[in-house]
Amino acid sequence: MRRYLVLLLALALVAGLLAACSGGATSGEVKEVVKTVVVTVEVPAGGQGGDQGGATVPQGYGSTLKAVKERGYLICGVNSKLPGFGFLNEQGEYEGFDIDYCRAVAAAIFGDPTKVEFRPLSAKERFTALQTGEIDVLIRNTTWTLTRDTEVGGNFVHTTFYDGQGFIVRKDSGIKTLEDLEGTAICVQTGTTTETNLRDVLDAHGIEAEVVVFDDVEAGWAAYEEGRCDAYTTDKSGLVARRTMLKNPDEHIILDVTVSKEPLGPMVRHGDDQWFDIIQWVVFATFYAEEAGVTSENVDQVRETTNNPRVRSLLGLEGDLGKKLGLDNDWAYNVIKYVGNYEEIYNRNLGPDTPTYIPRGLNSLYTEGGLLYSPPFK
Ligand SMILES: N[C@@H](CCC(=O)N[C@@H](CS)C(=O)NCC(=O)O)C(=O)O
Repeated sequence: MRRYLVLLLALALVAGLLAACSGGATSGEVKEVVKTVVVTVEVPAGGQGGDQGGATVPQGYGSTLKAVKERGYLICGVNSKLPGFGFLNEQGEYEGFDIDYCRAVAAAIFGDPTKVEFRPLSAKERFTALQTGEIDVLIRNTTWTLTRDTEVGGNFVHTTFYDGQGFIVRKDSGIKTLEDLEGTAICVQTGTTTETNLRDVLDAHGIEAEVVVFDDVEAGWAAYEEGRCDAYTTDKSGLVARRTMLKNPDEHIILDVTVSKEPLGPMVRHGDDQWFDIIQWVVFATFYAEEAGVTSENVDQVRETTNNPRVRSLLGLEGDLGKKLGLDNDWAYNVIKYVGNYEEIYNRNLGPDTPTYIPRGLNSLYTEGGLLYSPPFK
């Protein structure tokens, strides 16, 4: 007996539409057209379950890793204008928290964190680039939402940074609360969850304000700086990051108001579960390495001496976890050795010694009151 698996691949068509980058389908400017392609794949008897033989191989399974290996490097969709997260510095080098996750994926695959090409993408361009195969993975301060997981055709692997939307205003404006935004003009970038959240929040609180929408992030911030807007709203991480780029950062304050949940993390295309697993477990390797106290500095020593079975599995000393992902068994060792654990990645880009310092808060390990929790490496 054979069973058939029907895969529904929602392929978003046409670049313009894929500006469906909006937080939901509510933006009047964006028309989403989704074509459903039905692909029938023969599945051997034994069905879809099971750890071993007989497991379903969905269309696309394994295709991304294969293509990346053949190419010899990863193509990572990133931000180039957000200090601390994804930023092209004056030396022409990419740096930031999201950039380090791109490097971590390259290290897991190639044992070399430099085997990655960064593709800078605006908020509007990012989903089209993922859909069309222009990039292998999107790691660009992107919020996980249901719409993006479904009709935009992506899968979020896991949250790497728990964020929320906030507002920045001039200190001398006297604005302190959400209600103080009554009668103001608020700048926001289109193609973001931020835009839709803003309208929802203003409606919910009965606040009348002018929403000034910009396609281009630079134009939006310039308008705020020139005083055309009284406030700028985006993810709080974005506010902290961009505040450093204002002429006089000290003249601006981020309000003590958070109006949404913005779980940010890597996004992959539908259809390749192996690739999903690889990116997801790279993220978990950084969490678990922090939990287990394994750092880029001590990983060689830990590898020599540890008796902890989970750490031994993580570092490829026991079992063949890497092989199960289609990688070498030292994949996680390479992530930790060349990029570091979560704490190292965080502190390098967002820690107290950086201009983009953001207290860890929810982005702490679960053992320290945060939300970072890795499933077991076994
Ligand atoms: N997390 C939100 C917002 C992400 C976003 O794109 N934020 C803006 C505001 S700072 C940004 O990064 N713009 C840079 C650009 O478009 O180049 C989302 O996924 O929609």
